[in-house]
Amino acid sequence: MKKDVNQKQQQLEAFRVSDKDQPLTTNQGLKISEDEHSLKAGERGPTLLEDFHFREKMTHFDHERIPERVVHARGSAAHGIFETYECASDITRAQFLNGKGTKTPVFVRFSTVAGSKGSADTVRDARGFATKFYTQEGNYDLVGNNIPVFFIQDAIKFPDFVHAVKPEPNNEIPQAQSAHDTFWDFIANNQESAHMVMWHMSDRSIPRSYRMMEGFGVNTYRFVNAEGKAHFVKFHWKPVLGVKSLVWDEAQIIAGKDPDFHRRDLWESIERGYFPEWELGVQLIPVEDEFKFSFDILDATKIWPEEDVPVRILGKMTLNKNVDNFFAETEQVAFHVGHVVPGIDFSNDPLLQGRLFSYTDTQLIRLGGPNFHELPINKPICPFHNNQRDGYGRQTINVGQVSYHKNSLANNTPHPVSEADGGYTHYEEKVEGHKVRARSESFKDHFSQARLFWLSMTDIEKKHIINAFSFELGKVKSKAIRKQVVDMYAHVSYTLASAIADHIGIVPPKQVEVPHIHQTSPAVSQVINATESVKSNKVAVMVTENSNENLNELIATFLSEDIEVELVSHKQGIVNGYEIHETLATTSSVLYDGVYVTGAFQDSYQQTQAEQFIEQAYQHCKTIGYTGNVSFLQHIANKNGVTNDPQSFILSLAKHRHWVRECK
Ligand code: HDD
Repeated sequence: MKKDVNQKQQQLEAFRVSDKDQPLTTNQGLKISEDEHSLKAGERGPTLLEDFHFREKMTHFDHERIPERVVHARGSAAHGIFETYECASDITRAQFLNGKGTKTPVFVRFSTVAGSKGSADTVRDARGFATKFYTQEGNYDLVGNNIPVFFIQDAIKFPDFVHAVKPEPNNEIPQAQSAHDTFWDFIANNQESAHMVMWHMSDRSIPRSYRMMEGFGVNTYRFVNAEGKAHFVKFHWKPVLGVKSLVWDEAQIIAGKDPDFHRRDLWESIERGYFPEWELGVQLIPVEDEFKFSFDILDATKIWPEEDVPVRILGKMTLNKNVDNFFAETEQVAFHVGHVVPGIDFSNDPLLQGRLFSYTDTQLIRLGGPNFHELPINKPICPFHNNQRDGYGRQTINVGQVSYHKNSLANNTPHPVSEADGGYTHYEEKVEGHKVRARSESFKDHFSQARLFWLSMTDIEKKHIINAFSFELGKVKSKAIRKQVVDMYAHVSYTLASAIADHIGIVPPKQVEVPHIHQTSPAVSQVINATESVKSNKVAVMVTENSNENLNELIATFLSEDIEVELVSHKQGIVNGYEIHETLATTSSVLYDGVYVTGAFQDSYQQTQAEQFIEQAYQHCKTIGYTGNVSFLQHIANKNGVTNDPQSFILSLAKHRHWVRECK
């Protein structure tokens, strides 16, 4: 597959260095004749301070870690391109969204939120979805999540929320989990979180792949066109492969079997040429309609139901290149919601307003000073000039004697430019008010949309939500907190709250009078909007000593549908004429979307292992196919999603999961 060479890639090329076939040198370029022994006074004597090579090597090593991100520490990223489907100049003057077929290089970093840099990928958590567009007008960062709402309404509560969800401070337990007392204590005492927690307890927080999750800007921004006409805007990324999730039991097993599951999936799919794709969409509300909704459109704990405010699709993003160096790119990339271009502006959403401070501030400690914009991954592809100077690690050599504005010596340059010439101007919103620490009354309904979400779920999604709450609260030691949360969710749904109460040994909540609204938003249901697709699905084909002879044909059939095949057997090497990729010990059913069985093992221990593998796939509602002598599958042979020919296997696989197996 042809690799993309865009302007950002050309820029990065200047920084790429291959050390292969090169002599070993110090950082000063001095060739090194020996690299295994420090310089000593005698073979058995002490090491000499004079040993500059040892000191340089050791000092660099001692300093090679930087602080991990305070949130979103665990992440994976890739390069790509965004291309518009249509010209959006009617709504924004942002050049990268104007014109049809306009292409812009992008860099996207996906992440979990709570876990440390080395934590597992498949934990229950929101996922970060941060995109840097390298536009001709400067970098534009869309820093979003895979869940469209947030836990809190005002940024001043962010440190409290993060302290509550992170490992508890006395013993640093648990890692990358929300299933602990301080998280749920925060939820019970900060009920604005009710809606986000519904999403967090849904399958959205255990995605099958970064490639199969939606992205949302979450906050309300503002689009302004060349005539100055403004709309409030919410951003959406819609994955071409559809939204797919893991099963909770499976997610937990993967965390041990392959903690890099999502990182590996992203990396491998790009290496194989299955480039992940998302469509960018926007919901728009004309500024004059700000107060026409039953909720406050500046409240980040609210969605704008897509049925009321449709999503207009603007273009498509394709990720087509992995990073060359994780640290230089994925770790050093610095996003900021304040990196905007003309035509994109902010709203007064109090969460967004606080974010506007936090992102640059955090980079200063994380990346060690104010020059992080010079790091290759962060550098704009358009020219940038100003009077900022110096600081740790400064690379630019600004020539000339002038570093101030206004001046005569440099003809008053660099000079500000007018809006007509591309200068950024802020939307001239009229604001007035008293200085108050307060929240608007319009932000005080915390339950209507949590209920809307619940009512929009299918039965199986509701079941998963009840199970997730029961798991999480089941891990909470304080019964008082468990009770508080159950009582809180009685305001969302009595059915939900009493089912949780029953599972966690808490007295059922009192029935709360809730408004009789029956509004739903089918757009939020994964099941209702399921996309059937097998492209880049991964299937384990189980090969035994006497597997049927048409294995080549079977594999070719799967490959022709872009299904990735791994041959699994009791050992590596050649089995029955086929080169085996993984063994029953090195892999696990949880790492596949489906299993195809082609025979039974002669050895009874191996056969038991194989049956456990298949049983687990069955429990996780995956498609199972079989041919040949597999009488041991008789007990499931007629069940939903169990098939005995490759074509119906493919059709079943496209459904991803067969939830009926979970129903009584
Ligand atoms: Fe944030 C990182 C997304 C609220 C403060 N945030 C960070 C990242 C993502 C988000 C995806 C990782 C970026 C990367 O990959 O480098 N954050 C969100 C979303 C929010 C949100 C969707 C709700 C709408 N964040 C939020 C608030 C604050 C922060 C309210 C503080 C006022 N976020 C940060 C941060 C981080 C960060 C501390 C940590 C690392 C970084 O910025 O670069 O500044």
